[in-house]
Formats: sequence, structure tokens, C-alpha cells
Amino acid sequence: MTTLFISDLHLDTARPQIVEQFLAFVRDEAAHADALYILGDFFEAWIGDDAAGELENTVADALAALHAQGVPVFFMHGNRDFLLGDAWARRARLTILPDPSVIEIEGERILLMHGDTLCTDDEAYQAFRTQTRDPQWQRAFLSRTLAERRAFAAQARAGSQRHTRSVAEVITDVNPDAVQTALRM
Ligand SMILES: [Mn+2]
Repeated sequence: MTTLFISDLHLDTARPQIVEQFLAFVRDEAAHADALYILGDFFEAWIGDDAAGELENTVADALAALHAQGVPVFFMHGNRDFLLGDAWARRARLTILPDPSVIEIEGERILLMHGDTLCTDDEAYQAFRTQTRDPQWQRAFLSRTLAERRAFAAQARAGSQRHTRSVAEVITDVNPDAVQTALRM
């Protein structure tokens, strides 16, 4: 039994070697696994399934091929690709899991999280997270033009970089108590 877990690949057209490594990983390793779990920030950014380009299509094809070979693929949203939706999930033949999820492998319970919910001291981020995970906010955002969405994403990324630089790491990192509480679930 081999279950594979990956996260934070931040796939991006700007870094084709990571995309190549992922495709090789699917071909050489994941193809022989019992399941593949992708735990968020798979993509550097995601502004809507309708914005999928060559990179996203190539990755969808690779995952769909994996599914066709009998390897189930699960995906959990990260803080970058939280807008990855049902349309792309269907195309890539993956199952979206809620964050957190508890799975069981060989009798052992395993807690799956992306981890950003554990950064409880970072109030600015948690406020942003609450806003952007709201279905109504997401509907409104996804109804905007691609150019508007790209501009928002660039702004959010710049704001996030400024925030990470200006706030102590102890604030932006996970809170130890939140980790303890999560592990007791
Ligand atoms: Mn992340």
C-alpha cells in the first residue's frame, strides 16, 4: 500500500521545470500508488476554472490519465488555489476534500489540512481568508472579467508579500495551540 501526499508545488508557467518534475512524478511514481492526495497550493494562483490555460490543461490531462489507471486523486484547497472549482475537478477527475479532513489508512486516522487555518495569530490573513472563502464573495469575484481577476490576484499577492515582510514570523506561522487542538480532533 502506497499513499502519496504532496502539497505546495505552486505550479506556474514561470517555473516549467517544476511542472516537468510533477509530470514525471505522476508517470513514474503516482501511477503505481494506491492514491494521491494533493494538499493545497498545487497551483501558484487560481482565478477561476475558466482561466485555465495550457499548463492547467496539461496537468488536468495527467491527473485524468492517473485516474484512468485506477489511482484516485484527492485535492484540498490551499491559500493560493482556493478558487479551484468543480468544473476543473471534473476535468482532472479529482475529488475535492474539505479542509480539514480525517482519512483512515490501514487503521490509522490521518488528519489532512493545508495548514493556513492554523495561523490563528495572523488576524489580517484570517479576515482575508474568511472573506474569500465566502460563496457569495466567490460568485461575485468569478463573475468579473479575467483582467479584473488577474489584477486583484496580483494586488493580493503584493499585499501578502508586504504583510509577510512586515509582520513577525511568529504571527504569520502556525499557532502551536491551534496545532495541538487540531491534533486532538
Ligand atoms: Mn499555502
